[in-house]
Amino acid sequence: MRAARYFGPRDFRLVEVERPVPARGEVLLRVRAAGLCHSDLHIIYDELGGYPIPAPLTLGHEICGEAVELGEGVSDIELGRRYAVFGPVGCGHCRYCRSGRDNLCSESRWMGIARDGGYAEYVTVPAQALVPVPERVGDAEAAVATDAVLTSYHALVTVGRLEPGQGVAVIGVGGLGLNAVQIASALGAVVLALDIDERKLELARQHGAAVVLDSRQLDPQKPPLDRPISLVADFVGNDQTKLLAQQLVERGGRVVLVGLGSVGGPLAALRDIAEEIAVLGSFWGTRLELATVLDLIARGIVRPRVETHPLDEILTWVERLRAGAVEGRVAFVP
Ligand code: FEH
Ligand code: ZN
Ligand code: ZN
Repeated sequence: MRAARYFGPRDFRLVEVERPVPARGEVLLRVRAAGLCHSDLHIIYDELGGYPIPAPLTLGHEICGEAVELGEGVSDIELGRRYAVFGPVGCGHCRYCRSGRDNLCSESRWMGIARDGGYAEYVTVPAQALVPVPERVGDAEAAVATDAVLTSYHALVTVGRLEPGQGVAVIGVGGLGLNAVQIASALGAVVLALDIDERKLELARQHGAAVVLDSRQLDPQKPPLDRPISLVADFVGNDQTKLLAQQLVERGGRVVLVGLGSVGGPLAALRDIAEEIAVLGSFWGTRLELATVLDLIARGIVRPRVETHPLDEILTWVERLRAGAVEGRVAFVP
């Protein structure tokens, strides 16, 4: 079968591999769509600060597929049905998994990052990773729900504790940030969308942002919202945006870091301390939240912007995403 595989830094190619066989407790999915994430670029271009990625590895951690074969011991999965794959699937028995924080499970083998992912015709996944896709949710929407929507939802709602009527700044309105704008707006928050790309800013306005602004024209001392900014969600995560986030947020507010733009870099400690700014990391989301975001999509409350392309074009789209030329999300169909 065709698969897009990582063989080491800057060595990512389409190859022929054996179709995988589901082990005990696993399901074989025929991949219907697999979304392209900036984190894939950080893997390919070795920008994760030395985080170990096993090679060779089929990438792709945003997956929707159809169950075609059940491994031994799997009974609650319906052949022929479509499923979204919860990428950071947990062990189910550690204190994190038992307390509903399976995204923090220390035994998880993240799909497409620690085990073969969805940039292929078929993929095997643990049965407990599968969440049924509602009828009204398309394949590509379900794929991007597993990361681009789930990660945004988790950052704003669970980590950010965003409340109706609060002011929120979303830094970076690409694949994740645009979903964050929609989710925050649907929650009744007032959204300031910041980016350096005017087309992305226009999309943010169309998707519910109250104010959109080129972040290079922003005076952090005079944020253009009619209320304090209680939460800043940084979907870029480079040194400049981390600093901007801490300048923008109100005293006692929350900064949620999601983007992996630079995995090192300084944080402005004085404000954090003197003004009790909570700077929080946010990672992916939980399996329970994935069911919630699929429902938000099924009800039309969140409309992920996603375009599909053949898997064979993945190398072209990796370059286009790296050049900032992708609006919303791209998903591949094998
Ligand atoms: C992937 C790999 C490592 C860290 C974070 C991620 C996110 O893209 C998952 O949503
Ligand atoms: Zn991702
Ligand atoms: Zn666990």
